[in-house]
Amino acid sequence: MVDYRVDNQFTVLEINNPPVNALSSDVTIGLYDGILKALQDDSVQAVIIIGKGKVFCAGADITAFSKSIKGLGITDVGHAIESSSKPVISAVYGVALGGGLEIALFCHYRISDKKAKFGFPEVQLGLLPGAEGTIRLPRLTGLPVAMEIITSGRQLSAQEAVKYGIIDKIVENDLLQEAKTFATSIIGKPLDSLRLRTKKVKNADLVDKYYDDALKEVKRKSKGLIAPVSCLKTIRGSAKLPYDTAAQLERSLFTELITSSQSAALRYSFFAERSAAKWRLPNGARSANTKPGSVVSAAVIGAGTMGSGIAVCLLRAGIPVILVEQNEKLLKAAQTNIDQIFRGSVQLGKMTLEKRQECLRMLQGTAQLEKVKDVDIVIEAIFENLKLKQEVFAKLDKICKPTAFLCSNTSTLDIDKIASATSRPDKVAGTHFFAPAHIMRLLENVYGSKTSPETVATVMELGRKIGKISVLSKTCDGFIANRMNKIGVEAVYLVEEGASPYNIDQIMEDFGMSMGLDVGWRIRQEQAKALGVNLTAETKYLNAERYCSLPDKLYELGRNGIKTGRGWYRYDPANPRKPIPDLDVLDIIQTHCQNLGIQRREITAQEVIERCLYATINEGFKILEENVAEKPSDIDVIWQYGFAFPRYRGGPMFYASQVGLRKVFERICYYHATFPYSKHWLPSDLLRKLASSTDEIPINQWMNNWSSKL
Ligand code: TC6
Repeated sequence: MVDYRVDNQFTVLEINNPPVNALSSDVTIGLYDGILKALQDDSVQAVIIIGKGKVFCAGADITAFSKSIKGLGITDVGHAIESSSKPVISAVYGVALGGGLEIALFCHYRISDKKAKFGFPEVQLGLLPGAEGTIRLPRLTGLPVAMEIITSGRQLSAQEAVKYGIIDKIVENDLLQEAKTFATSIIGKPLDSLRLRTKKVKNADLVDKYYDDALKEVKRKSKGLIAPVSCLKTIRGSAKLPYDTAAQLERSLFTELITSSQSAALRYSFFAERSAAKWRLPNGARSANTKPGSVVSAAVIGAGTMGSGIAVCLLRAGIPVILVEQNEKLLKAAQTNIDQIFRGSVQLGKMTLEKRQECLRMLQGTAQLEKVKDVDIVIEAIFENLKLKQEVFAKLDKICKPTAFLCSNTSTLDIDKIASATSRPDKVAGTHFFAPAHIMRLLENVYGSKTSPETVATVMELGRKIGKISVLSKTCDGFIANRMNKIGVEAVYLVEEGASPYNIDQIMEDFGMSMGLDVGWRIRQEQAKALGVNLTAETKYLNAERYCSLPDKLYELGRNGIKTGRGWYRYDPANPRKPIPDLDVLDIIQTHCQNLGIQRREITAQEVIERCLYATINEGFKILEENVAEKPSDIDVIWQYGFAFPRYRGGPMFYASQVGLRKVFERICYYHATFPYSKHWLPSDLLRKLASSTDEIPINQWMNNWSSKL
């Protein structure tokens, strides 16, 4: 885990723990033993710590946090390094993050490659840099900079790290060779002033002011999170307390955080996101053994808002795009829109002028579908209508080369039905982007019964290439995302039953979700059309299901949301982002309920949360039962990236695991008995099975239990 080599007058300690040299207990033992051995070797004048492979060290082993860790900690190694009578130099390539940066800060010197990155990402895992990072960084950078770096968790470039005094030097050539040259230049120099524990924190007397300012910022940016506040408390301790007392405070706050539900959810989210890329199909094909097809050119059919956004994603990733629209006028509008997006990125410093020009050069607009004949992949983004899509796919099938993949940006329609219009259903998949497509990071890829593993691998890889988090769904009505979302449905029922829409929004916001009630008129009209019913009448039922016609009423009254200045709220044109509660809406609700004879009642915050989330969770379990999602963490990734579910709660499925499946199941049964006309309350069989277990089954074992039943 740590290779020990003596090279002339140097000991080289090379961390060798692929893939990211995380500080497992073997690594900490290796470093500790290596330092002691180097101290005993008279031929050794200096020690160089370096990482093998692509990175120096990505910090503590996150997988080990849920187990009880015994043995040497990072601080034990750090203290051995710091007190060493021989200089210790860390040579950083790739990243030095978290505990990795802490190890570097215990060293007397730090040098790095020019592309190296540094940071304390612990806060993103609901933690603080608990190996004295919060006490040592302020001694180098000063308090305000340390507060910003630690509470944001962001990665710093090597240039920034030199500016703040975090590293001593950036080197140009072979890192180890440069480290030896550097070490030769400092051998024999006194080490005392280089031991950070001996340094004073600059402007320590101003710490309360810095703390107050940083706290305001943290509360604004990371509402509901406890870790950033704990980080600030320990940094304040670094300025106010003697070193060892500050270290004690840091340890005790770290212990509090590591056992918190927020950290558990954030660590789960870290791995959930990575595991979404590791897919497996019911036929056994897996990401690990399936090669994606090559995609070096693409076409997007339909240049509306979605099509344009998708084109932007592809162009940014260096994939030339043929954009197809019905006529020149629409094409021109789309090209202007796309250029506006690029201009915005340039203005924000996220794109260079040259890159913008390159992207525009790679974009070709046309009104002739035949032009797409040579592209590797087509993404259709036209109106959400099955017949229309089938027509387009039938034409594409004839025009495109036989190896081309044909994808649809549909958000709900059956991929099998779309694929049936072609002679290559194995090459057809759904690529469901979320609006705005150039901003939202989620890509829900959908496979049908005939989609080949190669096609799945291709769309998953394409997602990675264009910077999306891709999650795989089996085809069904609404796929994972839209099928599962029952929040809007339950919210309007709650309004009918007695809750104010503003209270519901507030309760959900306090929970960490700011979705806002939606009128959703167009979708509802489409659904009604499919059922052959008219939505204008006030009604409690539709097609033997409970139905709330309030949103239809609001729509008929011209209350279509921000664009009409009114919806559930009023909107001031000068500040449309700040909705204003509207008494007229409360009157409309009253009249609606009187007309339908609905007795309104008091509704608690607990009921709002349960009704909105448990209905959604129940559907999530059905999605798992039917193998629409392969694992619960895929569902949670969709909720975090598609619906802004608070990451510190993990996602609806993880939330259910924290509440306890038995309790969730009991409440779902209660609501099913209370609302028999809402079929989404019919309890899931998988949930029933898991809830009947005497022990709570961990979320990563839910599917093992279910597969055994199949
Ligand atoms: C800490 O240090 C606290 C200290 C105080 C203690 C008292 N541990 O992201 P990638 C895995 S807290 C274990 O796909 P990239 C990852 O799951 C820690 N595993 O690659 C994946 O596994 P898979 C503070 C880790 O090149 C594989 O490595 N540090 C760890 O896009 C590759 O990862 C952090 O929070 C880890 N620490 O990005 C750093 N890190 O292949 C977190 C990664 O089985 N890590 N893995 O799926 C990162 O930010 C990024 O992984 C990266 C590499 C920038 C290091």
